[in-house]
Amino acid sequence: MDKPGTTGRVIPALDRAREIKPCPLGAGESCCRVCAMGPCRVTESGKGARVGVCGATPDTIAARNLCRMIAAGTAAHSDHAREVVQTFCAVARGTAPGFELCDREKLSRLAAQLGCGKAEDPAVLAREVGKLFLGEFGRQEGELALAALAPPRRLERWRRLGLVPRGIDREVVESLHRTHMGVDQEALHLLHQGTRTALADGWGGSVIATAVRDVLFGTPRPVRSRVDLGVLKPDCVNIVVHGHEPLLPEVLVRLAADGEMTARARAVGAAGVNIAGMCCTANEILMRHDVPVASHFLQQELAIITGAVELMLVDVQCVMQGLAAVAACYHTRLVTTSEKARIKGARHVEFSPATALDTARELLYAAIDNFPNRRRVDIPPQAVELVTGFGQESIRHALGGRFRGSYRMLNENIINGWIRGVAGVVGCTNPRAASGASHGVLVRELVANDVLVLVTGCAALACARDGLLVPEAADSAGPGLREVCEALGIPPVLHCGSCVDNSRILMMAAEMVRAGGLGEDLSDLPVAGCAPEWMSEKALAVGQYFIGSGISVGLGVYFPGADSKEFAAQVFEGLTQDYGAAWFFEPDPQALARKILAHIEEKRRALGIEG
Ligand code: CUV
Ligand code: SF4
Repeated sequence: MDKPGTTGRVIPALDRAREIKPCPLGAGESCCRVCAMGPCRVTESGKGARVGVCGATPDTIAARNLCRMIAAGTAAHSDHAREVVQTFCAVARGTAPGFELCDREKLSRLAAQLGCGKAEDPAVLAREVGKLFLGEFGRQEGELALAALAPPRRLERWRRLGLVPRGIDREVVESLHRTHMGVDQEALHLLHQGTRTALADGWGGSVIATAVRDVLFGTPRPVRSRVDLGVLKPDCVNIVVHGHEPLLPEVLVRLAADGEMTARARAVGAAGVNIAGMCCTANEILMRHDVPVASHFLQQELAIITGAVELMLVDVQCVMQGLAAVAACYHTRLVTTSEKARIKGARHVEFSPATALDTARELLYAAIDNFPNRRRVDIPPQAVELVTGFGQESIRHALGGRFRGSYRMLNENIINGWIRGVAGVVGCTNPRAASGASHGVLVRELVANDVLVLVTGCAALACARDGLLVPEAADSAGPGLREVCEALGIPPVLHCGSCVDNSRILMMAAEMVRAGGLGEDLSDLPVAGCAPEWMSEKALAVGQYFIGSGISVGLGVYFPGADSKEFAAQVFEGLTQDYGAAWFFEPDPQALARKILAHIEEKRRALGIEG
């Protein structure tokens, strides 16, 4: 790659990961830096201190750290949700031109489910729903209204354990308080607060984000598209939208299809405007508009290195600062759009619901004007087909069979053993974990053993690149799953959306309980989750809310604080007693698959359906 002069040699993430060894203190050991008597590094065995200056034990420190990471992850998902709800409310008030209430049926369904009004006028209904949703963030007492969406058995259990979140913001704040120096100093008590916070994400912020975006932009249905850097077009003005909030990208996608933009692009010698997604924004617009995906988290810098990207828009989360240095070597304009996030060296053009249309137009013009500044273009040709658009609604439809409109057929297929169980494979791609390769190994093993796989986030995009998200992938499935997939024309690996759409997986699991025959609680289901290449704190929040909901989760890469045996005993076993689920850790994808399979078979035995 070029030497850009002042910035020094620019090395993308993979190279940087080779140069920087992960700090062993932060990973396995208990390292505390919450006060200035430390930072303290403590361990239960070998050389070194047994407790911190304040007397804190390794298990307390590990639990405290995990709780903080969960709080940060929950804050990220839920602050994103807040942003979307605020736009939704603006749309309902009529102050956000460029947006509309697209899925009014889902809006009515939501309103009915939440018991908030039967107004005929969708705008009035949206105002009611918006108000209820916004209220969930600042609620001080009582229970999150959305917790009622959980199966009754689960809700009872949460009540017994004091785990029903009060308000989303409240749980995040309380987690930060409790993990401050000298407050909550009992590992299990801290873990419970971590769970309550995570549940405020899984059954709160994430549900809200998903529901509201479905109403605004449409509930996903199965569509075909393509993934990988080959979706960038050499003869077009390429815009990559990256981050997590699909608000501005939604407007951009619509505006880019306008004849005016094509004409403008032609005037500078391009064939048109091509938009491609990156990370979870990619998942959003892919699901709803089949916009192709440039790729997952790890490939963000590589998109720019093709020399073919005129504009990269970034908002919040999973945006590498390294993009600025890479963009400086090319003609690519890097633009930050969230009021919350700036990057030195990037231009800032702020999104607001009221001016989204104008902002999108300005950005499109800027991208088109930048096309003549291109230098060398080198786009790797590969792009892989995928099918996306599965959520609780479309899966109900796709798997409904003769029971259209219910999860009965999925359950029947599990009971009769054609499908052994369901695995959610979620989370990021991480250069510490074979850079995306582990997903393919893991998922192929699951599918070959008749496990239906649901994917979200960058894990979904990694699987897509591996060719697993097309109906033809059923060829490598076990005989039972293959039969089901072929009969229904679906892939064995179903793309369920972005990271906040893990809420869709929870809702599907709740539907499975409701449909009957597989026990009465989420913890009875032959279902497991995993995040083999997690890197972000959000992934830990997701894992913890799955576990708090009764679904065990496997983590790859490393498990923070697991060198503390007492802490490990809690998170890997102790939690089962209370939640009916726990974490497990397995960095090897093949072994992770085997653990998931064993877990599913164990659940089947408990249900008496092992055959
Ligand atoms: Ni939110 S959290 S790298 S983009 S999945 Fe992708 Fe998904 Fe992890 Fe981030
Ligand atoms: Fe050390 Fe205790 Fe301070 Fe943590 S809180 S840095 S363990 S003294």
